[in-house]
Amino acid sequence: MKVGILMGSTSDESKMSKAKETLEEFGIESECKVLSAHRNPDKVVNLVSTARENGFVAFICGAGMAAHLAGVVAAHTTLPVVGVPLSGGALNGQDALYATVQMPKGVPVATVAIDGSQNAALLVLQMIGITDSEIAEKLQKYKEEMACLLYTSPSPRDRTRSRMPS
Ligand code: RP5
Repeated sequence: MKVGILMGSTSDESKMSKAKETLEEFGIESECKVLSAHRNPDKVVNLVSTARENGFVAFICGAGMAAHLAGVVAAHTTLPVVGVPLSGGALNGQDALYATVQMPKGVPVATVAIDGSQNAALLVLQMIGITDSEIAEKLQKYKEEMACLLYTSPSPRDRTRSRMPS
């Protein structure tokens, strides 16, 4: 079982790194690839259309500006797709937010906040936790720990690996 983490450009890597880190903290394998809905759409379709047989259970897709990556991925799979609109460009992510969230009926993309790659991973973990009780338990501990850390510094959203439940 693995999660596909796709991004439209190498320039997106720093904004998407939290997704991989968060999945790793919970012991879930991921595969990261730079693939563009515009610049090499054939490669996107090839990867995604064979994803289920290759062990993928979900995709996290980050892109900026005219962000069509998550939508194109969702068009070619019945696996869940979480879209991460990324900041940058003249509109600083608002363009990517609208492009990612405003999917047509029948082709859903679960869209998180601009640059919200950590939440994208947590959402996928929650999907995995529907049937995986170990992950569900770790998520419960994560929430409890977040509540404990609410009044400490740094804020819970900036927690480091060392604070994660094992
Ligand atoms: C999008 O355009 C990418 O996801 C990236 O966020 C943005 C800029 O890409 P580069 O021109 O830096 O490759 O497709």
